[in-house]
Amino acid sequence: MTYEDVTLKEGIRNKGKELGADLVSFLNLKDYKSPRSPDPLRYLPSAKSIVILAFSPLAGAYRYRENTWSKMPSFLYAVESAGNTAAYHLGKLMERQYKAECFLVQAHRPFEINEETFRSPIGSVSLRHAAVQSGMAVWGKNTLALTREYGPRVMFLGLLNSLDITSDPPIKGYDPCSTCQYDCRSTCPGKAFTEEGRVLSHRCVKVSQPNDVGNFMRFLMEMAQKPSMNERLEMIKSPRFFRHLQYLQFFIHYHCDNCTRYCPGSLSVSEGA
Ligand code: B12
Repeated sequence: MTYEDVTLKEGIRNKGKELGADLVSFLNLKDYKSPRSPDPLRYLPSAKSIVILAFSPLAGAYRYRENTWSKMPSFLYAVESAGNTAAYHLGKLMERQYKAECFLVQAHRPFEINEETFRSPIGSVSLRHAAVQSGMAVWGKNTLALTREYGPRVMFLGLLNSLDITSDPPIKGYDPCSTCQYDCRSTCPGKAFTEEGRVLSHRCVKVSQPNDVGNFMRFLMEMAQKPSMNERLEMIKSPRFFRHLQYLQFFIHYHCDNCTRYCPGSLSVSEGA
């Protein structure tokens, strides 16, 4: 690694942290391997590396064990908007100061939806693969990327960029799942984990996002089959309809996050909850 590279990395890392990221790592695209993901050059033809940013939630996110409403504002909405703002400003700085070109890899939505992917969405860059390959995390049995500092309880964002930055080395000798007693896979309420350690999206979503578009379709079909206008009105005036509406207005609500919430990997956030 050249001196220039160290200075460049430290400059970007420090700025990322100053802007609110808890962890920052670097992955050269030569070291990025995620066979099911698209080619990152499809999004930024000049891309050479990824800066990975991790943001941890406010402590309130996991304070009440059974109440997933508390997670949404303290994690999903707050971290996503803070993360987007931080990544945007870091990208601007890299473009101004280092003459880079940047592309923001969003935390989850919107996905590129086409005939192939609409049943099993795929991100532009697999942020878990990037986090593991850049030494920010290791794979967990729950298929999440476990950081030493926060376990799986972080949200990742990325900046694909045109700087030829060297990768941070992967973590060695840290394997929290090897001694863990919590059986995250067989306790999954959606039975979403396969033998080979993959997650079946439709099973996860059925339990974790019961107000999503698929379930809204079911709601509409049910309503269309009601014999009277009064019964249809009853359905429209129900909390169920309002939950769907809110979800579709982009207020995603995960009703289950057990694989994240109960993972003992670094319990600093949820300890004592
Ligand atoms: C699409 C998506 C989903 C889909 C599909 C998940 C899936 N099977 O990939 C659904 C809706 C089901 C989903 C659910 C959740 N998601 Co999600 N999701 C994404 C998203 C947008 C894209 C993922 C993607 O491209 N997958 C397709 C390809 C890349 O996956 P793959 O090649 O098949 O790899 C899979 C396996 O092969 C396996 N794998 C690959 N190599 C290895 C190696 C080892 C050793 C092991 C054990 C496993 C393993 O892991 C992958 C997951 O199945 C990412 C954000 C992003 N851009 O990365 C967030 C992301 C992965 N989700 C996240 C979270 C938090 C969740 C939920 C906890 C949400 C909740 N309910 O609260 C659940 C967790 C379910 C779970 N245990 O996986 C976080 C994970 C954070 C972390 N610490 O790892 C991410 C990174 C979002 C973010 N920005 O932080 N998600």
